Amino acid sequence: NNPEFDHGELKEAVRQALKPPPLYKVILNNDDYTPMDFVVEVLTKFFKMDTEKATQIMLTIHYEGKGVCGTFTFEIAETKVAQVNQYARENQHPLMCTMEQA
Ligand code: TYC
Repeated sequence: NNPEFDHGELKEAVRQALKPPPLYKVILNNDDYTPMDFVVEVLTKFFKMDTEKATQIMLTIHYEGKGVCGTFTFEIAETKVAQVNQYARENQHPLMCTMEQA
């Protein structure tokens, strides 16, 4: 038994370890230039949506300004954002992907 930990500290450490991690929404933002087909491609490629679901989300973004692509832990969300923004830039589209705490 580690004498550094009294029972209160041990219980706190266990509580921290068991607490679910915070989640982050990955958001796609609307713009006037990115083709609708490209947004559908991004949603199927990076977020594993079928074409019907991707089209529905794309239209929500188009009409409402932004939309949630998925909810992930911090590192996964950060990676998705970086991959989508890099892919958009490689294809010379201004599409913007961001994240916010759920
Ligand atoms: N507004 C774009 C158009 O009319 C389509 C679009 C949808 C762009 C979703 C970005 O995240 C976006 N071509």
